[in-house]
Amino acid sequence: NAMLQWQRTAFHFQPEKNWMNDPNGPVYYMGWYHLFYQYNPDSAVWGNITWGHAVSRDLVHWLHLPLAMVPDQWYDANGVWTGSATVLPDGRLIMLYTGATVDAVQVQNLAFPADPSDPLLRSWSKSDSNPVLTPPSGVGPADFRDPTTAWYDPSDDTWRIVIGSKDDDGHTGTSMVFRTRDFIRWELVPGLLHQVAGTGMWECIDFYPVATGGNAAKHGVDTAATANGDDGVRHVLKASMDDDRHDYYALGLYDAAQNVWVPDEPDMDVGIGLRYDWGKFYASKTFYDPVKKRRLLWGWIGETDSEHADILKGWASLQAVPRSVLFDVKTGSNLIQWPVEEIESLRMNRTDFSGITIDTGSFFRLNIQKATQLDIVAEFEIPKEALEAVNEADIGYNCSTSGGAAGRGALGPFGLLVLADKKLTEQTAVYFYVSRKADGGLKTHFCQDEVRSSKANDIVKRVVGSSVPVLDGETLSLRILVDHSIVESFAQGGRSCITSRVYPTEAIYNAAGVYLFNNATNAPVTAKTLTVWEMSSSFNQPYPAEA
Ligand code: DQQ
Repeated sequence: NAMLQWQRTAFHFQPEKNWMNDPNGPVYYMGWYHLFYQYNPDSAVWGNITWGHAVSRDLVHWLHLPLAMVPDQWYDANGVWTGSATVLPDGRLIMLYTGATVDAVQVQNLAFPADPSDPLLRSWSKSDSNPVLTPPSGVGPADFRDPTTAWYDPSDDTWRIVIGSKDDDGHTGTSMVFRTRDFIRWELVPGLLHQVAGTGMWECIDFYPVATGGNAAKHGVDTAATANGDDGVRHVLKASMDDDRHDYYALGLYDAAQNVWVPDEPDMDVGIGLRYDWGKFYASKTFYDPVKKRRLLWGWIGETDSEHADILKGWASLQAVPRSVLFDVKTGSNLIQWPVEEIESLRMNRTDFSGITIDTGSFFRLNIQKATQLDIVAEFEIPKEALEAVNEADIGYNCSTSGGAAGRGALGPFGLLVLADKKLTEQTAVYFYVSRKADGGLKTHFCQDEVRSSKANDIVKRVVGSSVPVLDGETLSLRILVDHSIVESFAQGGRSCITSRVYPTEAIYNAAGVYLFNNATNAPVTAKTLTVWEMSSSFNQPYPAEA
């Protein structure tokens, strides 16, 4: 449907057509980054799940390859579901994935490259030993899925993985560890790695080390090299909560000998504390990139329009721009996520708007030619007098329930309006709201308001976000990637992230604009720095077939 063609993106990964969901088995192999993904080759809604496949040299420009795996065995007849890659020390590549069997039982299967000398990994063999893991006793046949990347445990010379589930009553999310020497014969490691009451089924678990001290903290840590608490290494446990469809993580300590992971802060446990992203972002997965020694995160960004609209346009879902993930050494309590540096190669037509002050209750249109593909970097400052003059305790401020971008408080909201038309009838607001806590300190909220993002009415529109740590001496900083129907925002260098799908009807093509706005009543706000780049397209295309 040509009417909806403008919703397709220019620098986000998406298949040429049809339905996509979770990223699968991301890995670097013989010079190429590989991305597999849950894919329905037949329609724009979930079903007939296969593994789509694409490769890239730089994580920006992608070549679409033929399907990697299809449901052609009894043990995956109902779908080749989510899985992860493991690179062994000798360079061999192992793929583990969940199959939904003919009887809809969730089992784990092993696959490997049919021709390991093909850098594009176009052909895959499924093991004759499949399935290699079936639901252990006490685990529901439909509650056992999404194996992680394996790590090596030198204490017993085994490779270990985590698989998510839920307990009998269905309310407690759980994670189990299995070990193997050959990836064929597996054994449950007694006990549970971790569980959290009230969180329901844990899908797509991710479990990986992050370095927390000194120079090491500037780099990612290979999953395979996981050591117990060495060099201040902590472990991130992430679960995708089927109940509320968000990716939650927590930092903690992994004790391999006891087979347990313990969160640093019990009240910030998995599922009740931090999220990778406060908007639309699910079923994510990290991998270690040996080239740049970094850990990269892929996340599925679904649609928030109707299924009917997806069928009309013939496609559904994007992947977020891959993000590098590091421990935040400054706060010590969260991760930092940041779009891969390679995406900056698409920047062009830089405009500097630094130094603009926006008075209380006003807005300012930025003169940008083509505002549908942008990378925006901004830093805001509130005059010190304004901060000090405000003494009411705005303790209850909440992005989702406190009136969004149109509400007015002493020190917020202020920020940017993107994908906005000239009359501001359509706009997506990315903003800060500073409140004072009962103890006198300040609390900063980072929010994204989708409520006026589209005049269409078959769309989920919300205000999303959370509070974000701001340390002494820091300005309020923001980065926004705009790409036609997606807005991905990062506050304080990536401490907090928000992704929205938006479907403007007016603010498209040349009618889309960008504004600074300030709805605070007590503070003029200055964009101390503000740089806007137009973004080029990555022009992903099919890998040329061989003659
Ligand atoms: N998607 C897959 C499952 C996974 C879910 C099926 C998460 O393996 O649990 O398409 O979105």
